[in-house]
Parts: sequence; C-alpha cells; structure tokens
Amino acid sequence: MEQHIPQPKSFGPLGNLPQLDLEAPVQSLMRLAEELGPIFRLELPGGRKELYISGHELVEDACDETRFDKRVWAPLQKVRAFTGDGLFTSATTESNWQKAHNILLPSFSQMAMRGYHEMMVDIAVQLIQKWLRLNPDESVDVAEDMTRLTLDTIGLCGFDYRFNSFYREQSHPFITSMTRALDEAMGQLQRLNIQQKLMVVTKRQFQHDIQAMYTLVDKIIAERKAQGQASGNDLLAHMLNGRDPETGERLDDENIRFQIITFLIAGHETTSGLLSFALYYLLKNPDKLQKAYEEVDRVLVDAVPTYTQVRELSYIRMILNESLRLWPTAPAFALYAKEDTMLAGKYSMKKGDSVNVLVPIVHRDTDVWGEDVETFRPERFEDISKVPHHAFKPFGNGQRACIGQQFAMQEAVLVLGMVLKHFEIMDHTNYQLKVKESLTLKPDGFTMRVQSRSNQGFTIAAAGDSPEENR
Ligand code: HEM
Ligand code: LEH
Repeated sequence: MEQHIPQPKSFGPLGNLPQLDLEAPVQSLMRLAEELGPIFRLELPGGRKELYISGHELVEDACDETRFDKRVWAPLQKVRAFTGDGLFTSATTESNWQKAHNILLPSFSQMAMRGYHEMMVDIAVQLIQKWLRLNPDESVDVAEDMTRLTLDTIGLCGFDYRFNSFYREQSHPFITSMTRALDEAMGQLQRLNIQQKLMVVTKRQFQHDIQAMYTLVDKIIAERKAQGQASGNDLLAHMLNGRDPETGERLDDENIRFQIITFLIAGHETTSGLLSFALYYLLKNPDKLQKAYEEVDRVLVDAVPTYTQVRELSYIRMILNESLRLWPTAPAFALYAKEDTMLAGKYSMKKGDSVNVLVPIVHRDTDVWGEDVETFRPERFEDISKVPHHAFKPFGNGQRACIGQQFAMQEAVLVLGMVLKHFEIMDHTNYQLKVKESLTLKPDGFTMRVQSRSNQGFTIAAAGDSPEENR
C-alpha cells in the first residue's frame, strides 16, 4: 500500500521557503523532520520538489547501491560552478569520476596516511605554539584557528603549498574568495529566478571569486610542472603522474584544477568543524574530558606524537565519532533511484526520483541509538560491532563516500590529542551552542581559554627536528 508523505502548507512560487530559516536551512529541515517524521516533502523555489528522509529503515534502504546512486543535487550543482567534474560534484556516470577515483584512491588509503604524518605534525605544532604564547586573559576563536590548521594541512599534504594561515590575521585571499563563493552558491538556492537575474553585482563578484581561485590553483600546477612532473610525493604529484589502471588514461589539467579546489574546500571546511564541535562537547562533559586527558598522558609520551601513537588514541577517536554523530559537519547527501523501485517497501519511486538524507536526524534515531540520543557518550563507539553502521553516515555512502575520511580522522585525532596533551581547556563564557551553516556546519562564536598543562613551559621541537625514532 502506497503511504502518505507529509508536506507543510506551501506558498505559491515561494513553496515552503517561508517555513525555513534561510541562515540555517539544515536546522530548519531538522525541526521539520522532528515534527513531520522520517519522510517529508518540500516545495522550493524554481519548482523544485524535494523528499527528505531521516529514519534508519528508509536510509538503510536508500543506501543500497544496487538500486540507488549519488545525486549531484541542487546545492552541489551550485558548487559545481567552481569544482566542475571534480570528485565531489561529478555524477558517477561521468567518465572523470571513475578515472579520478581510481587514480586518487591509493593516495587516501590508511597506508598513505603514514606518509602525511610529518606534514600534519608540522602544522599541528604551529597551532600548539600559537596557543602556548597566549596571555592568560586571551581566548581562542576555536573555529578560526581550526580552519587555519585544516587549510594549512591539506595545502601542505596535498600540494606542498603553505597558506601560512597562522601568520595571517585575515584569511588567505584564496579562502576569502572560496568562502564568499560558497556562501553565494548556497544563497542562490533560496532565490527566485527573477531575483537571481537582478543581482548583477553579486553575479560579478561570484565570477571574480571563481577566477581568483582558478588563478592560484593554475599557478600551483604550473610551478609543479616547471619543477618536472615527477617531483614530489603529494596528491598533486599523484594527479599529474597517475594513470587510471583500467584505461591507462591521465587526468587533464582542467580536471586537476577542479580536484584541487575540491580538496581545498573539503579539507578546510569539514574537519575544522569536527574539531570545534569535539572541543565544545569536551568542555561540556568534564568526565569525558578527564578520560581523554588520561589517554593522551598515557600514549603521547614523546615531544611530538608518532604515527603509531596517533593510531593508539582510541578514546580520542571515539570522541570524534560521537561529535560527528551529533553534528555531522557535512549534514546532507542525496541519492536517486537507478530504476523504478519501492523505498523500504513503502514508497514507490520512479527511475530518476531522488531523496535527500538528513544526517543529523538519522544520527538521532532512538530506535537504533537508544533513548539517550542527545547525550554525548563516546562509549557508544567502544565496541565497533555494536555501532549501528547503517544509521551512522557522517562520511556518506558506498563508493561515493568521502575519499578523505582517513585523512580527516588521522588529522583530527592527532590535533585533538596534541591539544589535550598540552592544554587545560576552559569554557570561560559558558558558551551556548549556536550552529552556523554554510555548505557545512560549525559552532558559531565559540571561544575558549587554554592554559599550558606544564609548569615548566613546554618547548616542542620543530617538526623537522624530531628524532628518527619519533617517526
Ligand atoms: C565526499 C564528509 C573530509 C574529500 C564526502 C561526502 C561526505 C563527506 C558526507 C559524501 C557527499 C555526497 O554523497 O554528496 C566529510 C566529512 C569530513 C570530510 C564529515 C571531515 C570530518 C574530507 C577531506 C577530504 C574530503 C579532508 C579531502 C582531503 C572528499 C571528496 C568527496 C567527499 C573528494 C567526493 C568523493 C567521491 O564522490 O568520489 N565527504 N568529508 N573530505 N569528500 Fe569528504
Ligand atoms: O539543505 C540545503 N538546502 C536546501 C534548500 C534550503 C532552502 C532548504 C536544499 O534542499 O537545497 C543546504 C544543505 C547543504 C548540504 C550540503 C552538504 C555537503 C557538505 C559537503 C562538505 C564538503 N566536503 C566535501 C567533501 N568532503 C566534505
């Protein structure tokens, strides 16, 4: 029997836009899901009709890759203006998706993480040193410093490029352009066509920002080529030299440009949000913070962590997973039916019909997670066999899941571990969580104080000086 799908009252060409907080669309969708249940429909400007799902049964079924595939839905189509057919914004059916996936997969394996370790430490040390030099009455803007860190890390590991964000008061010009372009891409989703046509200045700025991003990235590619294709062992080298094992083909320069912009967005936006949420939850849960201190004091016994020690920080990893459960920083993804099908045996879908998965609500489904879903409890991830994986999707699904998952987790564990090893963290404002939305989610206006845990004043050796046995 076909089931009814709820939809709130709609308002002519605006559709359901009046029910949404345009500054925080995802949180509006979360509230609607709480009111309307695990599946609901919305009408959006431009005649878009969208289905949103958030119950574990529906999501598990839609994640069946034999019947569903990733849809490059409206938000991603907008981002595609500057990431083109890069991995994140290409359809699985586009030839460059499979090609780039095949070429880049080895660079993101757990094995490959060992190779990035020194570079990740280099940037993490910059963060620690900045915080060690603060005066006691100064606070840190957590999301800002985490963004400096994640951007510099992907720049260095990916392209041997130093954004040097810790040496800048303002964002790097590339980031100014990228942030403005992302905000504009998301803004376009909420405008009627006629409004969009009238926004001449905004459109010109958007084109200017896209051009600015291309210019920087093309310079990085050209400089590397001038040094000789074979040089380096980073993502860029793998993109320039790698061949698709299936076809023997290489990536072309335009596609490499799109991949670099994709990695810069992905690397800088989501991992920094994750680290910020994790610090927020630790401040609000002193017993979990205590357990985390005990782990870092036991495992991180050298001046800087080794790769193996990072892998041993299992409670820190659980903290990060639990943060991703409550606030998955990439909060939604979309799937389309490859053929006519029934979703979870209840809702008929025609070939090409699609659903959007509201990840924060899936992660709060009491049927699988238990009644205490709002409680921050990293212990849920203690026994990996007890995690309801089909209802835990912070990195998306199947072959279109995040290629940077290991990279993000390796970096986040390293950094959270180092921060806790060096600092007592303090909630000096009694911060009340407010979540800011762009493409991703971050705590808004979150500051904290840090105090060195060592009375002698730690000095950390620069990354390059670390003794051989530290590797
Ligand atoms: C895809 C989340 C970090 C690169 C995705 C998707 C999600 C996601 C949910 C699937 C999107 C969809 O289905 O439309 C996250 C989260 C991160 C993170 C939560 C950090 C906590 C990273 C990093 C990189 C990266 C650090 C690169 C260095 C990508 C790429 C894709 C992707 C290239 C597209 C993969 C493909 O379809 O082939 N990510 N991501 N992500 N992510 Fe991430
Ligand atoms: O839901 C959103 N927009 C609505 C419209 C709105 C008016 C209700 C819609 O249906 O279009 C905005 C949600 C955007 C979520 C996109 C999440 C993708 C995050 C990816 C982050 C970057 N990344 C890339 C790779 N790894 C991480």
